[in-house]
Amino acid sequence: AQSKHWWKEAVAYQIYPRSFADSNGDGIGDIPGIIEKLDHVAALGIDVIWLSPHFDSPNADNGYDIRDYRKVMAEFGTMADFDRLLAEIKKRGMRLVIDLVVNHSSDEHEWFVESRSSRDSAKRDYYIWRDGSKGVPNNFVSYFGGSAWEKDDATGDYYLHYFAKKQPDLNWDNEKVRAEVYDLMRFWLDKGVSGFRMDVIPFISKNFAFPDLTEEEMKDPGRVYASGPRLHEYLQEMNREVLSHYDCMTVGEAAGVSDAQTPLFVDEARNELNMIFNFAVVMLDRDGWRWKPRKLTDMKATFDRLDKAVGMTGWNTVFLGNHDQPRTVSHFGDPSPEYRAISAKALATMMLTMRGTPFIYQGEEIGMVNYPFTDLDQFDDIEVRGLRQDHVETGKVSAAELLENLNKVSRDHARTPMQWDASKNAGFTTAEKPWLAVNPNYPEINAAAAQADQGSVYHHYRKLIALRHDTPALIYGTYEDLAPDHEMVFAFERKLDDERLIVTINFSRVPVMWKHDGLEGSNVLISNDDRREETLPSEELTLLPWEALVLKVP
Ligand code: TEU
Ligand code: CA
Repeated sequence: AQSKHWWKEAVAYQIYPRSFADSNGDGIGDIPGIIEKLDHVAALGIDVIWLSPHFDSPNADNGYDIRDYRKVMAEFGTMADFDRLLAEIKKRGMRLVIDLVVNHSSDEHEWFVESRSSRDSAKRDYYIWRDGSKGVPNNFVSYFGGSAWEKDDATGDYYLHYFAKKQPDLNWDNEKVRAEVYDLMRFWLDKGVSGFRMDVIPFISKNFAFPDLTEEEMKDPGRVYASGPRLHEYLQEMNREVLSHYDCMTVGEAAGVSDAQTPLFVDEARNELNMIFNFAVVMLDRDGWRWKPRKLTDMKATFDRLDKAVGMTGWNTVFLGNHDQPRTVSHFGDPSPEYRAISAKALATMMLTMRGTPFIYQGEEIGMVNYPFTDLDQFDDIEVRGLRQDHVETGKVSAAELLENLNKVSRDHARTPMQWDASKNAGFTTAEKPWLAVNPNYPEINAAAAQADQGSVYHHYRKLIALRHDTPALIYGTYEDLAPDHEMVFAFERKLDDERLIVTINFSRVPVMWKHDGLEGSNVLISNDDRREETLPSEELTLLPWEALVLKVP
């Protein structure tokens, strides 16, 4: 039998603080703003909040570049605000999970300031340095453009940065670095946080031979970066030293992790992490920064593979969006005015009935869509700056082509402010201008309107979360794809002891027939189309456009 844990039964909600709610009118979301909106989150039925980085940072990458791991970002508030946030979350019966970003720090972190100062600095080995007189150490590339090695003026040596220059990689082979990380983890756990989402955690161990990437590896360097020789030794040590002493949950961002490697992270017997975020599904329509079409059959096959990869002794996450992804409805549904709400509900139905802990990204619960960018200058993201430098400024790609792809894939779609109501700037801020523009569709798509309408995307999420909480088969039940080859219908079964549920979703704008033995007499527990009767009269079912049903099979 599978082990039971609160984090398997939980539904999580991600908050990106910069874009959630601004309490003091400076155009930037903050912690007091989050506190004001906690009832919105609690009313959905959320159990766990994952807060993107709230630490002191010069914001080269919106907080994923940390200057002080024990300080709150001034723009977000104070430690007292954080403590109040934690207390208010707990008061509402929820838990807080924070972001652990320890593959790299900011170059403004005091460790790096000292490390770069001289070759014999006491903290030189906190980071990864290579002799500057020998040229660029190898051909590793940075996620934000150019080489992953930067020559530093102070000593003329190179340091490694998988992300921006302002995000130097920490040297985990140095046991002092590991001790520092374990210490800062204890600092936050002792305050009462319930665990961590771990940023690019598979990248922490390096192969110090630094062989060049082959041409094949260059297409997805993450595979190599995630295969360091001591990775699992470190995760087991972290578990032994820190995690095992607290009632906490962990979810690793599994960039570069293959199916075969998955159990190494999440198999219970290994005592490493509880879950990972696997990107296979969200990246199906990507070829680097280029968008390409995706087939439903490939998406279903990927979900199936991921479920098999964790097996019955591991656990998965289910997510369609986060702060690095386009908006969920634009990405997987149909954002046109006619189908936006119903397709958002269909995706919610899928997410909340699959096997694995669901993570909802802020704004997904009201069906927010991508921002209509018309110019490259409208983007804020450092990733976009890197793409412009590498591709547009070198003349390899036109600005128009990059813009067209970014309108599908950019991380900034997810980072536009949360749309709270129909007032100016969607009620996100009283400032004239928020740090990133609000989507012009806010008069129609906003939380106040969604809350007032019982038929909204928001209330659909609420009902599905309640159903999940009340239905053990939706949590601990087995998962089986019932129609892997169907090109428009996703149908799967969740089964636990005598309890059997079937979920059927039409991923298209046309009515589709689907037939399955034993459907006759099934009870419709939830539907996103009010025309649906309560009981299915036959084993043959015609699903309306984007219709999604949760059925209890007799
Ligand atoms: O993202 C890691 C990661 O794998 C990204 O490179 C991802 O592939 C990319 O954003 C997709 O466009 C994490 C954080 O989630 C991200 O926000 C940070 O920028 C990054 O790490 C560095 O900390
Ligand atoms: Ca603010």
